[in-house]
Formats: sequence, C-alpha cells, structure tokens
Amino acid sequence: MPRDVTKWIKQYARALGFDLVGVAPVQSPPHAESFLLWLAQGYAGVMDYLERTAGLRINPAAILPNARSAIVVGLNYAPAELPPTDYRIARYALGDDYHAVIREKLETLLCAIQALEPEAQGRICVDSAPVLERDLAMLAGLGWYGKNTCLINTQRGSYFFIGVLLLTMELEYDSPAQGGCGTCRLCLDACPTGALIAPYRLDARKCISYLTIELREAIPVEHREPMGEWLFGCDICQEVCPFNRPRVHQPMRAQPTREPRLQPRSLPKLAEILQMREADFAERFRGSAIKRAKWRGLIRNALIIAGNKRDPALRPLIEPFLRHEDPMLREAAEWAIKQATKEQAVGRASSGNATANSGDSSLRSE
Ligand code: B12
Repeated sequence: MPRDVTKWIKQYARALGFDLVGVAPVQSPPHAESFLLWLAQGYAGVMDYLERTAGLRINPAAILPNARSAIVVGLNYAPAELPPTDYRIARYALGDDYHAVIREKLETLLCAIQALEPEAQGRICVDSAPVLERDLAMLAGLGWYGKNTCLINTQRGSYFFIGVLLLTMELEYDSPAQGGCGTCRLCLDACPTGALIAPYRLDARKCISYLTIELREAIPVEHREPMGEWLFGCDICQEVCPFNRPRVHQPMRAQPTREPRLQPRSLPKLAEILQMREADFAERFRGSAIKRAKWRGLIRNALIIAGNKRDPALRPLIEPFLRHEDPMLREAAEWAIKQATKEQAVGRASSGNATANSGDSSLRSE
C-alpha cells in the first residue's frame, strides 16, 4: 500500500510540473549540529529568524504532530537565456516569487492526497515553515551538499528550488543522495567576498546574496567593489560549479525551467531603478522575489552598482541621493560618487562580471 500511494504521489507531483520528487522519513536532520554551531558562530548575521526557530528546524516533527513522511520536491528555476540588463540579478529571482508558485502546487498535491486518504494531515514548507529544507531534500535523494552549501543533483546541477510537504502518512522512502565535489574548490576560489570560508561553511554576513537581500543596513565598504554588478542575490558560486555547466561530449546538466511563472520578467534599466519612487517599486516588483529587498535596499544596491560602473551618465541620478533624508542612502550615494571619480575600474573586474547578465550561456537549450 505505501508503495502504490508513494508512486501515485510522485506521478502527481511530476504532473504538477515539479522536476524532482523524493520522499524521506521525518527524522532529526543529519546536519542539525552543524546548523546550531553555525548559528552560535554568528554566521547568520541579522537573520534572527533562524535563531528564533532553531528548535523547530532541527525537529520537523514539532511542526506537524505525528508527521511521518516528508515529500520533497525540486523545481528548476534557471531560464534558458538570461534577460538583457545592465546589472545582474540572481536567476532565482527573475520570474515570479517561487514561494507562491511552489506553495500553490503543493496545496494541489495535498488536496489530491487528502481526497485519497481523508485522514492524512499535511503541512507545506517553502521557507515559510522552519525546516532545514536541504537536509530533508538530501535524505529524499534530491541531491547532496556541495562545498558552496547548495544542494546539487548530479544530473540537474543546483539551480532548483526545494519545497517540502510534511505528511502524517507512512510512505515508501528513497535513499539519501550520494555524491560529492571531490577535490574541486572552484566555488570557494570564485566567491568575490570570500564568504565561503571553508568547504560547506558559508559566512552569510559576507555573502552577496545576504548583503543585497537580507541586510537592512549599509553594506560594509570592503564588500562593495567585490559586489560588482550584482543588484539582487548572486549566482557566482553556482555559475562556476561544473554540475551547472555543459561538459564536452556530455549532455548538458542543468535544465532550463519549464515553469511559465518562473520565466524572466522584463527588467528596468539601472537608471530607471535609480529614479523609481517607492510606489513605482511596489507596482513594478509585485509578485516578484525582488520585493524582499524593499525599495530602500534596492536603491542602496543600485547606488553601489552605479559606483562600480563608473559611468558618468549615472552621476545625475546618484546626486539627488546626496541630499536624501535616509542616512544609509546618503552615504551610499557619497561612496558611489567617490568611486565614479576613481581613475581605474579596479573593482568592476573583480567579480568577473564586467558585462552584466551576458557571461553565462550554460543553460541554453540547444
Ligand atoms: C537562510 C538562507 C539563506 C542565507 C544563508 C545561506 C546558507 N547557505 O545557509 C542566504 C541569504 C545567504 C541565502 C543565499 C542563497 N540561497 Co538561501 N536559504 C536560506 C534558508 C531560508 C535557510 C538555510 C539554512 O538553514 N541555513 C543554515 C546554514 C547552517 O546552512 P549551511 O550553511 O548550508 O550549512 C549546512 C551544510 O553546509 C551542511 N554541512 C555542514 N558541514 C558539512 C560537512 C559536509 C561534509 C557536508 C556534506 C555538509 C555539511 O550542514 C549545515 C546545516 O544544514 C533556505 C530555506 C530553508 N528553509 O532551508 C534557503 C535556501 C537554502 N536558499 C536557496 C537559494 C536558491 C539561495 C541562493 C542560491 C539565492 C541566490 N542566488 O542569491 C543563495 C545561495 C548562497 C549559498 N551559497 O548558500 C535554496 C537552495 C536550493 C538548493 N538547490 O540548494 C533554499 C533551500 C530555498 C528553497 N526553498 O529552495 N540563503
């Protein structure tokens, strides 16, 4: 019985458009201890919510009483082609906000399961409920931890989201994923801010993704030039990963997303962003993950990128922020103007992304 139901659930999940699906028993996550140590070492920075919910994160059964199984799904998010922009946006944020997309699909899946098994209780977790999603995904066979801390699937690479549906039903369980990076350390060497301080250990406080999305204060000066042209999030540690790149004589590994809602939206130019008012921002990024940075955070990032670009045409757009009421934006504008007057474009090259969103064609579908 669990075998038939599991097979049916997996087929249903695939029909809903998920690219990966596996099932794990609900148990204490294998990396619970390293997670607690990571928190204690302060690597989470201002992400207090991780600390507040740590007890639940290491005990998924506390999120749903009598939880037996975790159905773990993966949804590819990288587009076949990066949209043309004059800055860079992490692939995961190019389309609609993934939380809504995955949640909707998992709600449909849960309803279908409950139609079959009316007694079954479920709880959907897409960042929303505190679980260590990658640990559960690893146990469900979706992928293994790379040294960049992303979950990597040997066939698919790492450009996929993870969603979890906890269930009170017993199901047939998959084996944990096997694999590893071997001696490769491309991601550690490529990170422009040195956020990957050791294999499997990310100091989030230095990660461009954290700095541009989670941090609500000024970005520390030493990280600004290395940010290059990353306006929101960063994919460098994934772009250099051999599992996300085509290999000679081998079929391409990472597959572009098939999900219509994850296809890239059109993006405003940097100059437009610098002129956006708060209301324009809310309108333009409605339903997009970019909203998480808030207007203030995105403008701060845009000022830094404008500084890194050293483009005199952007100066008139930076200058109004020198008189802005928000000290964080004033200071970012001052920095940007100083950068723009520096003679050599030292920092721009340091991230390897001198030309925004043009460098990577690893996901082209030919
Ligand atoms: C907080 C968070 C962040 C933070 C911290 C990142 C991090 N590495 O933890 C910030 C804002 C920096 C971030 C960035 C990104 N994130 Co994020 N993030 C999360 C979130 C909400 C919690 C992660 C967490 O618990 N971190 C805690 C720390 C301790 O985890 P860790 O550093 O990876 O450490 C673990 C491993 O290294 C392992 N480990 C430790 N030692 C060892 C030793 C060995 C030998 C091995 C094998 C493993 C191992 O155990 C540790 C504990 O679990 C999850 C969603 C969720 N609820 O799980 C999404 C999530 C991890 N993020 C995701 C994504 C897509 C990203 C970005 C790619 C977005 C972007 N392009 O900007 C980047 C990737 C940066 C990176 N290299 O990690 C996806 C990852 C999907 C995948 N395939 O892996 C998730 C799962 C969201 C989702 N639902 O899909 N993120």
